[in-house]
Amino acid sequence: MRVHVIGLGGAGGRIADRLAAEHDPDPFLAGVNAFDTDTDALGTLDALGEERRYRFGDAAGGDGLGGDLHAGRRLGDAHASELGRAMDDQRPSLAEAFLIVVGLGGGAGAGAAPALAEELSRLYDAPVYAFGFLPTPSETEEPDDGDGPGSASAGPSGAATSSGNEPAPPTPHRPLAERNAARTLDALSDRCAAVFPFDNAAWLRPGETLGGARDRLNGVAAERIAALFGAGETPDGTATPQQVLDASDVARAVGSDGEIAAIGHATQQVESPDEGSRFGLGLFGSSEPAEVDASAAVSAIETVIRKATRGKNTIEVPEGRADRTLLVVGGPPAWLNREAIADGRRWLAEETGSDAILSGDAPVPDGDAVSAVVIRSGVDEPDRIRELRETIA
Ligand SMILES: Nc1nc2c(ncn2[C@@H]2O[C@H](COP(=O)(O)OP(=O)(O)OP(=O)(O)O)[C@@H](O)[C@H]2O)c(=O)[nH]1
Ligand SMILES: [Mg+2]
Repeated sequence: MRVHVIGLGGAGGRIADRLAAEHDPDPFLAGVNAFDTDTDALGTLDALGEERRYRFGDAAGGDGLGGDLHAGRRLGDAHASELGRAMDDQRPSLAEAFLIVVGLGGGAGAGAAPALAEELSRLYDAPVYAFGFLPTPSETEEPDDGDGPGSASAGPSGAATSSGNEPAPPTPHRPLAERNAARTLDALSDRCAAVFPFDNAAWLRPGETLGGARDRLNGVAAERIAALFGAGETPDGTATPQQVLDASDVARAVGSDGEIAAIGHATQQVESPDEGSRFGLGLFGSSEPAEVDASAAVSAIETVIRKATRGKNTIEVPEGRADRTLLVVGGPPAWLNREAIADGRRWLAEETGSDAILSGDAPVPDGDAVSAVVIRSGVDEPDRIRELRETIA
């Protein structure tokens, strides 16, 4: 489906930038914007040029809000229509959905998100979804370096990033992050069709800090956003899916009441259909299916569906149970074995206790992997969300 992504604040901007860097020409990415009060944070974005970034809230003097959610809410209320207009060059009226991406524990992004969600719902018919990073518990803990409360100290940082020897960006101390996240989750649930939380803490490896791991986590987040919203959106003129996934399938799966939904995803490399058959396709103008061993296709599909379901999701789903489930299986058309997908659906229904499973194909003609996306909605409250809510109870 064609999605318009709006990254708000530091975390949101980095995801918007990453999606633009990796998917700019892809048809699913209808529009991308990054909005922040922080001039320097916007300045670090690479893929999004001036025309797609926008600094709002002059009252903040070009800085971040240091986790002040009330200030963020005020600025969001005051500037929501201005932000709506700042998106116009990206042709938001063509979008089939909006996705607001935000770090829920901060000030600028979390503050502005509810007002922007409301504004977009007022202006357009397309559903507004939110993708929000949950803060890690260590962000709210007092740093033990004696700097005292309120310091912008790095806490337990200084670890090298996974990519090399550069020091990791410090993880800012954000004493209010958990309460901000609880309040923002409530506000977004009231105003968005669905909320996709991403549990930062659950994705950290032992000893890792958020600063050190954030690039890797952002890679996972961007990949899952692309896997869900890009599914079924193939370039013009390529294979026609037998059961193409469209925007209304996603809308039916996640609902419109602001429920929490989890995204599972897995891929497995496979041999792409051989050169000869692709040559033949051009020569005779018909799509001769490439030869793929049926048992290899069945096993690849079974594996990715199980991994997407049982592997780490964006947020842990208690007991794996869901009222509604969406399954999308992607890969080279010759690998999309109908029976294996039907078996996978039955297995998934059993596994999740869900009686409403929607499914679709995402054929990738030149692809070299089989993939599955599993969305679960109507889930019991995940532990981490309950913990966050208890901070404001
Ligand atoms: N996964 C991930 N999480 C992040 C990243 N940056 C920040 N976060 C999380 O998001 C929360 C909010 O951080 P930011 O997005 O920097 O906050 P902001 O919206 O800029 O708000 P202020 O700076 O307070 O005005 C933090 O508490 C972290 O939990 C990131 O790059 N990746
Ligand atoms: Mg910031």
